[in-house]
Amino acid sequence: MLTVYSKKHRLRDSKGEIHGGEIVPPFECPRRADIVLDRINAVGLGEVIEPKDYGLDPVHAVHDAGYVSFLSTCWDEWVAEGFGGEAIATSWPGRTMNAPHIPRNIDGKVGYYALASETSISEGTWEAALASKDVALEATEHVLAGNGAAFGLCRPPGHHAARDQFGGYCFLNNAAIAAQHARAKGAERVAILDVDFHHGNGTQDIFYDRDDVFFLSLHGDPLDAFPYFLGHRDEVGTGKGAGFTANYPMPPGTEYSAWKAALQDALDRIAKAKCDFLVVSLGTDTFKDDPISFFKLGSDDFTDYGALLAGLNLPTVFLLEGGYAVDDIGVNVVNTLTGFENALR
Ligand code: SS9
Ligand code: ZN
Repeated sequence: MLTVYSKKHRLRDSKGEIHGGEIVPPFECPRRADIVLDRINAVGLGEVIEPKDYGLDPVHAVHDAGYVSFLSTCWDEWVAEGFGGEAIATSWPGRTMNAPHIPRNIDGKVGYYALASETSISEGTWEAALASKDVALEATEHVLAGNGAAFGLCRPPGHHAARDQFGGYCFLNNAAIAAQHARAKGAERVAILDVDFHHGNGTQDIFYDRDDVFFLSLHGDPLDAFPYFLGHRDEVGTGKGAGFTANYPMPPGTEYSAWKAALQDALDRIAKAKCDFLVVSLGTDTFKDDPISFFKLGSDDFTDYGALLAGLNLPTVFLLEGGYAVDDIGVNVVNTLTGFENALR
């Protein structure tokens, strides 16, 4: 299977993450991508190519223009304001504020566009986010050209990024950008299957009222896990999108047998919905040793479910999302991809 990779991911190298009342080294770190690439090369998964620059049109197709503009200038505005460290949100339009006006001050703007404070915006973040969406688009192009499947080694990840909010380590929603691109290039109905441990709130937000992109997510119950406020079973889409969002929240300690049953239900629904293109938001933070998650998948389980995904027999783009057991992320990601490939033989 072809991999698309850009070394520009290294430009996303923030110094701190607010976690458990302290500022700690970020879980979402450059070494994640290095370990995945090392494993791809070690097993000889296939060719590794760099993406072209696809510009901002595919970004504007799913994100708000003011938000995109904010991301592109945030770091410079933060520095110009005289602030040090990294841009961290501290004030939000809370539930009792309607917020019709967007602040001019960068401290206010960061709060307006943030959905959580753990994710700081640092020098190089925007450039890395741009390269990450180019990785997703190049992988999508490869699959649209009739090559069956491809892997976009995206970093930073994307599935928490909403139409106009960043957070959960995500800035641009790579999976949404890829799905929209596939639609623009002729796919009739795209399924986005999000197997990251966390609910893909951003992807759900972007497609909630649409029937041409079917979003399904398996994740830790939001009553117990980030992003906390979205991902419940009763969120099923709205308007003509009703029935085209499906959520499978699962409790702490969930083992592969229960997770696999949820996956099989999701796969049945994708098959029945007559989708002709699949985007997999591939996070491996479902792994038993993940430091910020609570599912119990073992490395072999990734191989097993990779094969199940192949059963859909759809053109498939895999995009990297989370996975924070860094020493194991390479094996877990590549197991999913080889499980998929071997099932096609
Ligand atoms: C850790 C809580 C989790 C964000 C997690 C984002 C995962 C992205 N303090 N915070 S896949
Ligand atoms: Zn995650």
